[in-house]
Amino acid sequence: MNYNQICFMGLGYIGLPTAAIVASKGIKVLGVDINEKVVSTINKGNIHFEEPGLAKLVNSSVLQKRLRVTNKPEPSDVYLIVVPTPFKDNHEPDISFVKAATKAVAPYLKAGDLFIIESTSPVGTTDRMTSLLYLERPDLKEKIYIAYCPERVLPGNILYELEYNDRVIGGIDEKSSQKAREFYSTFVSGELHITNARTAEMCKLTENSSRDVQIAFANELSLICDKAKINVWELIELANKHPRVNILQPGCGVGGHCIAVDPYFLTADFPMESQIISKARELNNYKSFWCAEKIRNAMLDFQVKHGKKPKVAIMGLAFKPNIDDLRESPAKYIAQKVMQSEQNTLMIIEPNLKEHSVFRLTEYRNAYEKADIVAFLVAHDEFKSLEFRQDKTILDFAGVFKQNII
Ligand code: SAJ
Repeated sequence: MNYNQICFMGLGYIGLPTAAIVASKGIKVLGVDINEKVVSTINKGNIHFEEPGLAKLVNSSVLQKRLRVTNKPEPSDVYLIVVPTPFKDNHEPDISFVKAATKAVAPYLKAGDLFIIESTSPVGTTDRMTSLLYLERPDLKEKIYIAYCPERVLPGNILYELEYNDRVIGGIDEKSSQKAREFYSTFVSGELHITNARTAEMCKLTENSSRDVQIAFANELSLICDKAKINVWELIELANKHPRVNILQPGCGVGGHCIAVDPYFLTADFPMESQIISKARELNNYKSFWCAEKIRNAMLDFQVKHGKKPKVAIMGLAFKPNIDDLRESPAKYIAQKVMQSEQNTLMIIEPNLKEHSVFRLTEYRNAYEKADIVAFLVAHDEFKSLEFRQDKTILDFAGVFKQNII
């Protein structure tokens, strides 16, 4: 299938890498973003966030005039909606960006075009956008192809996974599924699994909700083992020797803009049915509060025992190991909670950041040496090179030393 142009609405963590990969296959790509800074940055051949290999790919696609970015759509053959689906305060999904992007492309659509939503969305969103398109353009009724196709790439490995992960493709009808499969086969080597739009929407939410529930089980184990004075890291390692058991790792809570968010798409729409999913969200959020309390209690114990305030090292701010992304980070929440009760003798460490607008950062070896209490919130590789010290109070929430939490 020859495409004159593919239009990507939204050039974020998923939109830009996908647009760049499609452009690298020799297809003309128009990127659209409402953020003028994003538009100008990419048109200069640069990128506005870190992702291995992306800068080179975007630079070459722009230089070879296969990727161009504007702030409004133009006539194309395929339109992809890859805009954010944030949350309102009451954890109600906000699909206003998806709606706005759909309305923006409506005037440009012609018979035979393909319209795809990739944004993580509540079940039924594709049907709602189909009605919106036909309302705006009754002449297109059943003349265009519409599908939902979620992504499942891991930040830090996006370019590889975009190409090699299997994908689930959910058309509003069989013809739409086939048209979408044809499009994705231009750059996806993984298997393309066809289903309907509602199942594809639910699949994305299911994948991430299942992970959140699994992590909640590991976190619950860590609370039980803390009380039972059992080393949870050793326990999980032994239980996972069972051929059909795969317990994930406890942490200081669940962060990122996916696992910590997507389950609310289900609990908001299915509040009576999603009991475990809802409880898992509650437990993973509680784990962060629990960690902050543990640190504060250790500080009080130290002061009673030594008659002076402890120096405390908060090790890690990112939402997961070996990245610099602090979005929805539980470690950041814990650092802020502990800072409320103690400013002066607190050292904040994040080896993947040079500086931070709120936290004054300390180099990790220096902080570890000076600290009386060390709270490992994120298992960054750098921390694993440190030697375990009996003379310090070490709160190993992230399993850096696989030690029991005091
Ligand atoms: N975490 C734990 N224990 C674990 C694993 C993770 O506490 O054993 C925590 C991490 O520290 C982090 C959070 O959970 O705070 C999420 O980590 P993650 O490893 O799930 O990474 P994400 O959120 O970047 O990526 C997930 C992936 N989804 C699944 O693995 C089912 C990815 O494939 C998705 O594309 C991505 O969400 C997304 O964008 O939806």
